[in-house]
Amino acid sequence: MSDVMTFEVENGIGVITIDSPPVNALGVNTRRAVAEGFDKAWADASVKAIVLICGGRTFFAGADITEFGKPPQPPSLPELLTYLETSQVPVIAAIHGAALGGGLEIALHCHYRIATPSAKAGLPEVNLGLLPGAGGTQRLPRIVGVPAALEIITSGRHVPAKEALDLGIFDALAEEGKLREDAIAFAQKIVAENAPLIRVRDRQDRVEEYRGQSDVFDAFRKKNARKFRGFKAPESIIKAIEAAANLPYDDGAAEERRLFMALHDGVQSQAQRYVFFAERKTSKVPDVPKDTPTRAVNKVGVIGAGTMGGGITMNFLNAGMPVTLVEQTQEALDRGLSVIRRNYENSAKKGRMTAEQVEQCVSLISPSTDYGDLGDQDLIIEAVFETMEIKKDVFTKLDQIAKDGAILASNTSYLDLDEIAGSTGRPQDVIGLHFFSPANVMPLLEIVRGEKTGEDLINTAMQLAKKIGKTPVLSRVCYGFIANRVMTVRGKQADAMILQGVSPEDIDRVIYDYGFAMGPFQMRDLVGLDVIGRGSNEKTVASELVARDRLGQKKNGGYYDYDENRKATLSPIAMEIIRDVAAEKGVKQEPQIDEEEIIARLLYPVVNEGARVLDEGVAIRGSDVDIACIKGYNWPVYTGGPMFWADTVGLDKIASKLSDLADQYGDAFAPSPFLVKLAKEGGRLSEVSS
Ligand code: 3H9
Repeated sequence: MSDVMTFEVENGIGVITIDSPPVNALGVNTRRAVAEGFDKAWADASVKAIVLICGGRTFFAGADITEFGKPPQPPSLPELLTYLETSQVPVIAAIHGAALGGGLEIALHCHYRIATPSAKAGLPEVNLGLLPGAGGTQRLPRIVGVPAALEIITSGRHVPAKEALDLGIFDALAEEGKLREDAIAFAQKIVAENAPLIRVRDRQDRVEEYRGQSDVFDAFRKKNARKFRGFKAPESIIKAIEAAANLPYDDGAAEERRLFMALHDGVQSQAQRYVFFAERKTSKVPDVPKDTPTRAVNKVGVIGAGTMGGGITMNFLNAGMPVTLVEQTQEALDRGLSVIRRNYENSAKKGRMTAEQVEQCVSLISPSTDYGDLGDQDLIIEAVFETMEIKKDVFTKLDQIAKDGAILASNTSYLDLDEIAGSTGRPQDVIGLHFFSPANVMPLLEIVRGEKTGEDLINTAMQLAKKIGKTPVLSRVCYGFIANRVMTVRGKQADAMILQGVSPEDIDRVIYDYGFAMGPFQMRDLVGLDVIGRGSNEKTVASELVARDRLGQKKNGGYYDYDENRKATLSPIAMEIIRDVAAEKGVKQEPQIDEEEIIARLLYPVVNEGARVLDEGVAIRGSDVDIACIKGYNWPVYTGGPMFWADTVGLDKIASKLSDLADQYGDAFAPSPFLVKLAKEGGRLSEVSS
């Protein structure tokens, strides 16, 4: 008898309840429990219909992802679902929370589906580098038609109940909180009306019209080419849905299985499954248990209404939290406020929010030019100019103004948080909250833990991150913290390589092909070279471009020239500057190098720096470094991030290449002793955990 299944009969309806916390994932125990429930129901002659329902917070959230890559245990999900569909009495899935992946597939093997108004349905396998492998690609199009199925499955989005009802995924909605009763009543009605046993597999009308219509699929590919670039799963999903349109059900299902297994065994899906769990691990801090007390954060203050301060403010407004925004002058304040308003209005233009929501968000700001207005805030985040003197000055003031127990946070990207905290008499209340630009868009929030930062602050920051939709990663204090520190070395090597005669265009292309949205030089031109080079007196290609008033896309071009359509061509002026700076520094020009060498020279140092960050205990785990790079720098998720990617390349190969590069180009490439040790021991960077 399964301990996650209960079976009861109520007025002729057999109710199978599965309760397998936390999310009723369909692992082997749960699969067996479902089969056992059906056996019981079928063995009872009084059962005229079956309701399949889950306990806890959600209907089945899908296959158990922890089982992927391990030896299969029967029954497999497809076997179980084929078995359920042989039911001679009607089966009704009763859905609350979310029916996701294998969870929706189980529901699509039932004859009917009833859901709560707050429920959602989705096939999010694409986010794991997979496709729905238990009939989802064959069944969803049979209900919603091919175009809607293509959109829903390749996006993996969670379809809200009302839309799912309109699309026919759900047959009825229950009253919120009354799912069990309403599902039983629904089942009784089906029995009373002698309604047909509808098997989704037998429905042909919605797919038949797309038989042989390859142009529909090609148009979809073309429309989404940019979004799908580099990912393998979307193409396999399209092929599987095409098979649903062109082939009889069983043949389509066999094709789906074949495509599923190919993805499942591939590196991309392994990487994306790893990222799924890595993301959920970042908020777990070994010496700060989840039940560590937190401080209430209801009122927020932000100092600085520039690009960062404005973006930071928007995060809280979006979460419905009031923000007191402080600037030094009325003019700067007005400018910041108008940028925030413009950002919201642009979102409204794109249909992402209503005009009313825009007003609502903006109305949550209390603008001020008086630090004194921050006396009542629970959390105050400083986003002022990045110099130690200014930061310390701000924190000294805050120490006098902020109420007892207020959290004093710095958005510093590189500076020593402990020194900043030392300018107050309450270093236990000081923490780093490092947002990534644009702060209202980028999902990473580095939480910087100073020597004396209170444990309650860390737990509070972790929970706050979730509330404002950010992924938190904890970092100890060091220059650049995690993401900036490891990614800066890529920029340094890119700069070194152009002086050695490698074209910026080649570097950008190789990085783009690796899967980044753009290369380092395209990025600088976009952000503005004046912003990038700030604070350094060294003569560099970037500083020379700025000296010639070439600031990037915003003014006169940078490494590239731009035509009126923003089409870029490598700038002859930039090339001349590169040659001059190289000559002045006496850098030897090299013959052309290939793609693999460019990758090694740009990205192996990132891996190396990641190893150092781990060795020093700046990051808790290798997977945290990966999440920081993925969420803060758009490192392509299908590689798993630099640590996981390095493991797939082979640490011994990377360590030995770094040694060669160090011999040739100097210490910047010298492999960290930690990396060398791990390589020797056959360890994995992605599994390092302190
Ligand atoms: C699939 O179904 C393939 C089939 O088509 C074909 C098969 C042949 N498995 O996210 P949370 C854990 S692929 C194992 O923090 P929330 C999660 O790690 C699957 N574990 O909660 C966490 O553990 P911990 C398709 C899972 O309320 C805990 O549950 N389905 C699974 O913010 C709580 O999770 C999906 O991709 C799983 N499937 O969000 C859905 N799901 O506490 C994946 C969760 O130790 N899941 N866990 O850190 C989700 O999107 C969210 O978890 C959900 C709840 C929305 C359900």
